[in-house]
Amino acid sequence: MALRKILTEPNKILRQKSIPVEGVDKDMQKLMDDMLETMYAAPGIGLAAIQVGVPKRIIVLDIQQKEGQKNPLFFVNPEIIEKSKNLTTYEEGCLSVPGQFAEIDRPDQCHIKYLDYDGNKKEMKAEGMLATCIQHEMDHLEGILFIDYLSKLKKTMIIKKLSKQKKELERIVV
Ligand code: GNR
Ligand code: NI
Repeated sequence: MALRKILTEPNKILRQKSIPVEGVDKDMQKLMDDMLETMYAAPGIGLAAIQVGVPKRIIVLDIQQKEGQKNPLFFVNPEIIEKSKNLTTYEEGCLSVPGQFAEIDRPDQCHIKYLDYDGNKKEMKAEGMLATCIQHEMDHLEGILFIDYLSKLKKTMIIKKLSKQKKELERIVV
């Protein structure tokens, strides 16, 4: 397993639409292992492949990490079958938008189909925090970040702040 670098906004790669995986082979499983390790190290509760620069429709999640108790979930080529009309609000953050948090409304339940770590067809009905995270990650597959749901002003302010931080970091490295 290996840690991968998480891309942060502003970065055009994060805005790419990810491409379906043809089949779950050893290379895809290696990528999923790396993604999970990178997510735990960050630390975060979810990660989409595009966040480590790979435009494939792969998501890893673990929303109930308590010490030692890991509960990883892998979703390959996830598709929404149905979303509830009812919305719920969670304060969201994103490893690609470091240090920024905002309350976002999303459907409180979603029913999805996907392939699991072994390439088997699966379905899942999710609600609460899990439903929110699945939708946050599925947005990444379309090049969408949670800040896209904020007002233009808030979004612009966040992107300005992040690009300034990036430039300062570059200056220190050089
Ligand atoms: O670690 C994460 N926490 C989080 C909190 C609320 C809603 C969504 C998330 S996902 C985020 C990790 C991440 O950026 N995944 O893409
Ligand atoms: Ni994210």
